[in-house]
Amino acid sequence: MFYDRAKINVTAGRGGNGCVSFRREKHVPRGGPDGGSGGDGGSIWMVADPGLRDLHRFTAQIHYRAGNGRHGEGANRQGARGEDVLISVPLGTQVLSLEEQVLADMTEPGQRMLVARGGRGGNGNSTFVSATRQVPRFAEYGEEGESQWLVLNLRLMADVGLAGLPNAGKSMLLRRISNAKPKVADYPFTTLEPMLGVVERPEEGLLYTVADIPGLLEGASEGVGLGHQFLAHLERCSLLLHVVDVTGYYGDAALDNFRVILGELDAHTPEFGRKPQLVALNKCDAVTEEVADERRAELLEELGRLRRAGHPAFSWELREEQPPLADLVMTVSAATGRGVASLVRRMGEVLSALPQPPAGATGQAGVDAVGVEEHAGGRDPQVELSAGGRHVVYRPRGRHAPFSVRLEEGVFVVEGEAVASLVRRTDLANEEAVRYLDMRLTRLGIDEALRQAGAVPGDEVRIAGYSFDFE
Ligand SMILES: Nc1nc2c(ncn2[C@@H]2O[C@H](COP(=O)(O)OP(=O)(O)OP(=O)(O)O)[C@@H](O)[C@H]2O)c(=O)[nH]1
Ligand SMILES: [Mg+2]
Repeated sequence: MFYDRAKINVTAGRGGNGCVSFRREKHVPRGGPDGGSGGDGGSIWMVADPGLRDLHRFTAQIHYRAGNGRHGEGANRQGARGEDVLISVPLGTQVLSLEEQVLADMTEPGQRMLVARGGRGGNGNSTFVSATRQVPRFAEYGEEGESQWLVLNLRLMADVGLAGLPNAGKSMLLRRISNAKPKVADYPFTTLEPMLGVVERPEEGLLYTVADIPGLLEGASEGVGLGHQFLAHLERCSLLLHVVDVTGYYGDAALDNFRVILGELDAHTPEFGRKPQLVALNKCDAVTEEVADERRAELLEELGRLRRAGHPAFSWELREEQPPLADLVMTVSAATGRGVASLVRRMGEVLSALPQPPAGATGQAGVDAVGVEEHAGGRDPQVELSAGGRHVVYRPRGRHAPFSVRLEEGVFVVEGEAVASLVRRTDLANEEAVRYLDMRLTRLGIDEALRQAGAVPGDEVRIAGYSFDFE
């Protein structure tokens, strides 16, 4: 089985709690605070590994958890960080949310992406010492690590994709030109799963990859046969090679076979049409030279029609010039090897003339857990109407992260990652800790923002799921 889809859960480690502790020394009656901070929780990363073939390992393991941070201890001992977890995925894996939004595309070997950030460790009481607070008797909690479900979707990464009816000789051609050894047999649907091969001719400066997929039938794009499941694996190829049986295995002439495949490609996605396409007329050893020439002439005529009609798959340019049509159709024999060397060279030539995809165009680092709307510039709050009622977005002066205030059924809801994090870390049963929180929130400008949003003393304010009275 070839696994090209998986669903996994990733949960980062919790941050360790900060510690409340005071120095104890002989003959020193009241030592100062010395509670260490908790370590951050470990994070979870995806790493693109060119050595992996498919996603089968994710059938065995679905849940991934990074290590928790250790709690801080007395004598200013900081808790250790939780261990990170690296999840290796094959090159070409797309990481999606459950809503199928693409979060990252793992297209570069070694590329990394953070999928669950470890919770932050809580500060120990020694960190809260100030001129007015000499003996803080509180510390912070560590935060939970991020957690989410992810969908992994593998799209093979190859330079050339082979497309053709079953039994056209795609696998035999791949065997001949690359290091891959796919099964070849005289019946349709011999190939049941995609396979990649590497074409390597250092003496000619050629190095590229070729993907072989199960044969396509008429209606493949709508689900007929096996091909439709695998057509998507050709989406990332830069060049498509039609492999057409010159003997017309499916009863019809080679030309009809070609038309069926082109129709399926175009029906699957217009993207295929935008890729340059070449045609290999295979099994030429099985017919006379005249027949081969005749079939080739018919195909060239068809490509001429397509070119005149503006079909992009045959109207592309090589170094600012359309190659002559005759260069697009090659007669070969995968069995005897005849014509194969020039086909390999032609494909290499087209590939090297294609514009390189801009590096990093698809790669994306990091998932932001919270997207808070932010209005650039001014310090003045911007007021707008949204579904939830009045929606005020603040960007307090300085380097503080933004937060927003929203009035929802009589409750003032404050949202913003930094603000929520402050509240989550606070030991709300500890009066001193709450006073400290109050001071921090005021400094962030929350009191002022609430007042401007219309809050009066006694109103309910909700932050990170906790309710407070506005004072
Ligand atoms: N005479 C001749 N036979 C060939 C040639 N290429 C392939 N064949 C034969 O055609 C049959 C099908 O070859 P495969 O390579 O398995 O075809 P395929 O396109 O991969 O087929 P599926 O995997 O079923 O889609 C086998 O019996 C091969 O021996 C060729 O150049 N000449
Ligand atoms: Mg095959």
